[in-house]
Parts: sequence; C-alpha cells; structure tokens
Amino acid sequence: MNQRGVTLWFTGLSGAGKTTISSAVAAELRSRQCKLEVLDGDIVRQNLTKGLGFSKEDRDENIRRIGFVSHLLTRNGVIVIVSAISPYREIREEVRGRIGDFVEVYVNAPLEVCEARDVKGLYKKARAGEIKQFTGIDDPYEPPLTPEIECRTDRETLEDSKAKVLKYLETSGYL
Ligand code: GGZ
Repeated sequence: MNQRGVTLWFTGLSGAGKTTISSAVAAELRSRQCKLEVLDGDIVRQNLTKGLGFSKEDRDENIRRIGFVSHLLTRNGVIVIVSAISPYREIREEVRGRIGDFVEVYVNAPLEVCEARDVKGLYKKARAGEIKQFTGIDDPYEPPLTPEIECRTDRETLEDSKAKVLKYLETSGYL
C-alpha cells in the first residue's frame, strides 16, 4: 500500500527533548522502511533559513519555510519529522492548516528542568545576557492548547515518548 504522508511537528523549549525523541522515532520508522525526511531547527538554520535570527518575524519566517517544505513532502507521501522550538501558536496553526495531515507533538518539560539540563550551555549564556531573546528566558513560548500528542520528558522515558508517537501514527492510519 502507498504510504500516507504526514508532518510530525515537534515543538517545545530548547533542551526539552525534541531532537532526542524525533531521532528515536525517525530511527524506528527507517527500520520499518518508511519514506521519511527530518527537518531539525538546528540544521535547517544552517541551510534553508540561513541568516535568520530570533526576532518574532524571523522565527515566523523560519517556521513558514519549514512548513512550506513539509507541505511539499507530505503531499508526496513522505513522513516529515520537524523539530523546531516554534514558539508562536498562530504560525503553528497556519502551518497546520496548510499541510492538513499535521500532528503536533508538544515536547513538554518545565523550564527549570530544561535549564538544569543545559546541554549546550545556552541557558547559562542567556541568563548572563550573552544571548538575547532566548526562548523561556527573555522571549515567549506559547504552549499548544490541544496538541495531538504530549510528551512530558521530565516524567516519562524516551521509550514511553517514542511509543506514544508511534501508537498515534498507527491508530490514525499513517502506519
Ligand atoms: C532559542 C536559540 C536561540 C534563541 C540560539 N532562542 O536547543 P538548540 O539551541 O540546539 O536549538 C535551539 C535553536 C532554535 O532554533 P529553532 O529553529 O528551533 O527556533 S524557532 O523555531 O524559534 O525559530 C537553540 C538555538 O537554536 N538558539 N539562539 N535566542 N533558541
């Protein structure tokens, strides 16, 4: 049977676990021979959206471009895995409306937890004022109100989160 395309959109604070969960899901889907593409904020910003910063305008532009590519891929039967903070609700909803087959995954860990993890030392720099407009510190994050999936990474294991996403794809007929 032909694979149905869908965009899995991972949103959440820096350090919440978006890349970790999305990579685990991607590995599982690859092992099942699914057609898939991964668009990770970090990588996308070195290519497709190179030169954009972190003002609201630039973040929205970043998300709009990622959404555009995701749409093209999704309508061609690809499972697209996006991982981007995407802090603004309105633009996430705009992208959802455009793509249609859109699954929002809220990767949720309290700011204190993300900050304690501080894998890349960015929170420390943000607190010191060396990075401005850092999400959660001096820039907003608008949590999804009705995400299809929520992963509480401070309370559940990576296996739990991965299983939730896969189960959703199965019960919704994407797998
Ligand atoms: C948030 C920032 C910032 C600021 C650099 N605010 O955890 P990371 O390091 O690896 O991922 C973050 C990434 C955010 O890019 P996105 O494309 O996901 O953002 S958005 O969706 O809002 O457009 C973080 C790093 O870049 N980073 N400066 N000021 N994150």
